Amino acid sequence: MGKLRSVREASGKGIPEMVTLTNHARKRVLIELLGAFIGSSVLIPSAVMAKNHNLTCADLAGALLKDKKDVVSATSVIVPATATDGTYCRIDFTVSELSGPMGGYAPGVAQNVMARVGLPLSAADGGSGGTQGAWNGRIQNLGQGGFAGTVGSVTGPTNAGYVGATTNTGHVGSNAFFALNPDNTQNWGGILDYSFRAMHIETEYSEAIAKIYYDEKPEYKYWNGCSLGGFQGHGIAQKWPKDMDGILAIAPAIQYDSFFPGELWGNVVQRQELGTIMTPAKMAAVTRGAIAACDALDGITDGIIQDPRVCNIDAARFVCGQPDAASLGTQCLTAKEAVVFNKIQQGPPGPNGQRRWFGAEWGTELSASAGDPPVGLWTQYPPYFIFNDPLFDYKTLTEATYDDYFVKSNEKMRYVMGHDNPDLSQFQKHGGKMIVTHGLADQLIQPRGTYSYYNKVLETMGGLDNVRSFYRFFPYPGIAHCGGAPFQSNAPAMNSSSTGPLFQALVNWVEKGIAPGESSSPVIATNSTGGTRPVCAYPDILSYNGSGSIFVASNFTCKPQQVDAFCPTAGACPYPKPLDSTFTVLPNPGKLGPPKDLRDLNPR
Ligand SMILES: [Ca+2]
Repeated sequence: MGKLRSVREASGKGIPEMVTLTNHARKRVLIELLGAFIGSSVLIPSAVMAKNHNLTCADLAGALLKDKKDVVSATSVIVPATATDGTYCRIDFTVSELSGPMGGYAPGVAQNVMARVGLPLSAADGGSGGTQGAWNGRIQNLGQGGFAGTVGSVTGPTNAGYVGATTNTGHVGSNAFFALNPDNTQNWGGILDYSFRAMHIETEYSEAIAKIYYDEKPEYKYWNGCSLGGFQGHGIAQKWPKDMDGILAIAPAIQYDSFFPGELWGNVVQRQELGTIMTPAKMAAVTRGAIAACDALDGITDGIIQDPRVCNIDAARFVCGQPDAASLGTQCLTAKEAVVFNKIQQGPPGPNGQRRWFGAEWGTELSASAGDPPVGLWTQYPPYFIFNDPLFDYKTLTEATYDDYFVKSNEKMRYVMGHDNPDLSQFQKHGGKMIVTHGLADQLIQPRGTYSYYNKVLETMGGLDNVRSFYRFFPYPGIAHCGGAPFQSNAPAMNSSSTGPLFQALVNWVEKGIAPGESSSPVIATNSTGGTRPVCAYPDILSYNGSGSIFVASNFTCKPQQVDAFCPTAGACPYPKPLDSTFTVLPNPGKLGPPKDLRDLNPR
């Protein structure tokens, strides 16, 4: 029992187990504590005051408010164990470091990043088994998804002994409304928080809070995120390369300004050419037909398209009366519908036979993006991020005006929403390690964007041997966005859990130097019926040894490759070559982007 705690108890003003403190309340508590010190005539040396060995979870909110002037409110409480989660200390707090036009906000508006940090119980709170209490000495911060806007659970990390953090990225509500001010001017401050300020706040404060609670610094810091979380992971490696020692970035939304309009393409094409949106049943029938057509091309008939880039089929084969249409039954296609499916797969065209962006891979579930209505991500982005008009209706886009929309998205949002700078040299210099994965049947983010980015990194950073020394890409055949395999159900799972094989592979790489995907350290994935397969580090190719079960990992090897046959150079990767304008290496906000004085990556 330390002196600080004794004094609090002696004063009769012991802080209750759960405390919610505002700045005003903080001042009151400090005054009371000061009074207690004076009243008890105990002179506490500053060296002793600085020690937090005996600081409990109940004290944490007050200690944070005292330590960080930009924290405007905080609550800390020990959350009891449940049937699924162990007990931990949870601190919820709000950070406001910027305000008004200087921060990119409307006059009178301040930054409002809500964050949560979960901490395994310290020794002072009865925790045990870790390096300090129940803590394993590491941080595992979590990424967000979609438009973010909520503060999620952190029990994945805390159950595994990690400090874990998350944020709402600076706005409330899982929609795009935050991107506009009430007068429909752009809320660049909110967008910058969402894009890259909040993830740095998450890192900075989780580290500071761990230090306050345990009186120890974290030994290792990790990031674990999918989708927007994969975008954030890459953003950290590019913009704050010293923030993390290890990053697991799943299905990364790194080319946000391109794939957001890209995913709306299928809807635009159908409305213009068919006058309607095809049914989910028809889309599913085509997906199943494509899997049947391409399954065996990889040499293993297992219900999985190992590499959908090999699946170069023409939907005309599914037109009613054609031999391959029989399996589609009543869902067989008209000739016009076949043209539309081909356009969805090819992606939006640009001038001179090039492509603005990649399309959906054959074998992918199509109705999330091409259905009616498509997911809100694609329909809210044009009005709130691009056209500054909440009444803008995506249904009014034609194939001709769609191209203007796409180009405007690149011009306006590339600087803030493109986390695809291929220069990762500072992250490498820091000693960071990053694993990126992408499901090859991702219905929300086209996986070829990740192939393309990885090849850009290879080209920029001296080739495969150097890049693989710190950054590895694992494509997951048949897997949908962030996991699941609705159509290719035999596909081995992409498990990104806090204790799963991918995250553990990252930890082993960072802490033991064991690089994932080598013959001695394969990444093994398990499917829904217990079957196993190695997942190969790109561009290595999965190779069946010729005998034994095709769902036992030891019957496969990853055949090393120096060059991906589909991507001999980054510029040619993959066919069809997208327009170079979408791959501009350095952020180029253009005249439509955020004001010049907001372009500093870290305005603080
Ligand atoms: Ca196959």
